[in-house]
Amino acid sequence: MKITDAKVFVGGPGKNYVTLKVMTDEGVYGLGDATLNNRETLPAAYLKDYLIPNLIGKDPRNSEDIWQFFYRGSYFRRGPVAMAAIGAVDMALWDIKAKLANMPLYQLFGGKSREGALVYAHATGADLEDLMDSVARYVEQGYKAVRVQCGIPGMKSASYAVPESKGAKGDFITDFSGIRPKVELWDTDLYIRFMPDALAAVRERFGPDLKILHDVHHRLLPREAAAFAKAVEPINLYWLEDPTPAEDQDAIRIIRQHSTVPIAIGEVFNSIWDCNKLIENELIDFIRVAVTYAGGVTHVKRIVDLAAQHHVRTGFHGAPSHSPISMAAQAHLNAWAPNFGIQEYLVLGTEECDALFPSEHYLKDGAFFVSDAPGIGVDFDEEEANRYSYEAGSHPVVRLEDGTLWNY
Ligand code: CS2
Ligand code: MG
Repeated sequence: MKITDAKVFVGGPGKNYVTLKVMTDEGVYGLGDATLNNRETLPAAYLKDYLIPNLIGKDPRNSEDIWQFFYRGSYFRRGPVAMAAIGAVDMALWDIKAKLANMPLYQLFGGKSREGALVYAHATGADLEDLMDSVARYVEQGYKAVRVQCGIPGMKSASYAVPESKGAKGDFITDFSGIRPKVELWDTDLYIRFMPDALAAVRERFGPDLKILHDVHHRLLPREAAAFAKAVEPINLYWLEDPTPAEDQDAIRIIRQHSTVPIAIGEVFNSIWDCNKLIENELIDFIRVAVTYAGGVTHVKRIVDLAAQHHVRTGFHGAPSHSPISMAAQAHLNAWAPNFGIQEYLVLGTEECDALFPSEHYLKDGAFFVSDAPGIGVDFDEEEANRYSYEAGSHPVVRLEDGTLWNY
């Protein structure tokens, strides 16, 4: 069996999804997702210029050897661009393998450990009142877990991923007005003064059963993060995410020394070497890697297995930037993983998105149910894809009021 061709598409409804389709001489094809939010053209080029020419003629069933060949063969290893591209190839090869076996992908890992996998939604508010409405809407829809972000009174610009004006909904991360980023102003003191009380108010209003998560987006120094973690301890958070810049694995140590708040980190990691110390030293509780830019199913499964030895559960990244293909690949891992924790999930399910990526996976009562279709269980409509093309966009850049460039 041989790979005969592979194609890359960039575009989608409101997103620049990077979709890989790998064709074989037996007619079976596989799909992968290489979307890297705000840098989408780069994994697409990595695929077209380097990986695809080397894929043609290879036996798609040898996914392990192909992964090692691309990872080791580049000499300059790792990095989000290369790992997203390798991740897409890997997903497509697992898709082919499971289709050949005529089984849903989770069967190849060892079958199901659960039916629905717990998910969390994003509640955001320009202010506390707005936030309460947002949380209430998710609770009414049956969500058991909600990430809670709120605009900070007195902050000169909206803080990361909260709506700019009252009443606006959703996550405002990518600005599609061009490639030059907007500048956000950040004030750590205002944040630390406001946020613990805001989280306490949400706990008070929604009671002890709701799983409340909060994302700091890497904006605190280690000592500040330790103080923040102590302040939110009575709220009994399900997790505190990215409290410090993720490049420094040692930064988490000081938080651990001062607080028992569960820590989640890893959405920006792209290999096991970014998180092995965190996991082996049991400094975190949830690992947030994504199947996309952490090198696909092959590599993420290794991270999950290491985590399982150290009481670390999964909480895969599921920002709206991932296409339904990698979200489904993660759903198969979630169905299997003995150390599954929770899955971030934002309903992509607009009519346009469903038309582009048809599937039978579904969400019900705050849980994600994986389809039993052979493979990853998501298709890709190439005619629909012709409606879309790449649109330039950017993330905000964060400065302190005096102009200092800040973490995120
Ligand atoms: C966020 C992400 O989902 C999350 O936890 O931190 O939305 C992140 O901001 C984006 O993926 C960046 O592209
Ligand atoms: Mg995050």
